[in-house]
Amino acid sequence: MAPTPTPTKKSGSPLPPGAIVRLGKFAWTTMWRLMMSKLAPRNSSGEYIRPESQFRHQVGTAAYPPEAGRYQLIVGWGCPWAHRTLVVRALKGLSSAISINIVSPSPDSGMWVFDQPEVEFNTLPEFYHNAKPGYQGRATVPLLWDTQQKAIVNNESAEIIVMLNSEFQQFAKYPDLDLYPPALKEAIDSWNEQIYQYVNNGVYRCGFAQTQTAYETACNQLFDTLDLIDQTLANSRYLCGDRITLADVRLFTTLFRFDTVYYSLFKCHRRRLVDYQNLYPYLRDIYQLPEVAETCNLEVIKRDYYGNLFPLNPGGIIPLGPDLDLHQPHDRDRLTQTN
Ligand SMILES: N[C@@H](CCC(=O)N[C@@H](CS)C(=O)NCC(=O)O)C(=O)O
Repeated sequence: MAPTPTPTKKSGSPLPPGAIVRLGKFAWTTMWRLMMSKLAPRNSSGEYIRPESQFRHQVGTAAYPPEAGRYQLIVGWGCPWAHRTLVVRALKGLSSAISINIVSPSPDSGMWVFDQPEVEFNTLPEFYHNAKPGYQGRATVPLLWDTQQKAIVNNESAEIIVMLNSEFQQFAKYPDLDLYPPALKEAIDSWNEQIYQYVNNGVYRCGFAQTQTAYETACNQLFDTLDLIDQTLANSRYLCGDRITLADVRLFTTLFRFDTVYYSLFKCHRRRLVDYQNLYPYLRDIYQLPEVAETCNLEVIKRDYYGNLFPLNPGGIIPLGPDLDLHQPHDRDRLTQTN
């Protein structure tokens, strides 16, 4: 006769599933809001507000004369704002005049850390505090650093790229390339304003929105602007005509990350960039300009965004793909053919 099985002891009564879900949601939402408030400053409507950059000195003044070998760009490969400065440095041929120093995000501390530790410090916040004791702002890249005076010249990418375009002419391999010509200044400034608000910062306004309304507003503005740009690019090789300008560089670094990061992680989900008739070939056109591809690293970009923006991707899984071939012919030179 088989022995009678001993009844197993129940380990206490389980919580009803509804309570577990409510508790989990409450705990996670509270933590999410707290972490988002540190990651992304917001206004009372839950819209992301990007803090102003605080170092705004200019190369070309008595304090900061242009010199080869004196200035350094501190950049992270993943950052679109830093990427602008790398693209302009490449297009102007300034790599022997201006060095770069790379930082990468540390997933544990949430700050930029030097790949090659500096003598006195390892992290970018320490670097900022050392350069300006009592500094209260964020420790962001890019940073234009004066290695001679040990001073931060500027930490606003929009201004750094203007300086790289015009202040280092005697050291540039391609001084004739003017990315901000006076005749196009008004058109460039006007694109910059729109593109900054609705595209460059627009993707962040989608990804860092803390209410549904704030997200929807940002998302609609983003895609309305991309549609408008796509139409413009049907008849014009670049935003302001036949020649590439700073407006294109500023747009490029956001487009480059679009399908890989912003489409999924930031919920910029209406359309992928590859679905646009003109924007995708335009992206490839700029990517294929000499030395630009060397400034682009999608694997590091993925690692930096998916691996470090914890509140947006708590599991830390880094997606595979998408399989983009940016070397495909773009055929956009047809728009500059003279007849
Ligand atoms: N306005 C700045 C924005 C730079 C910026 O936000 N950089 C991000 C990386 S993509 C950063 O360093 N964030 C660190 C932080 O905010 O603590 C610029 O364009 O130079």
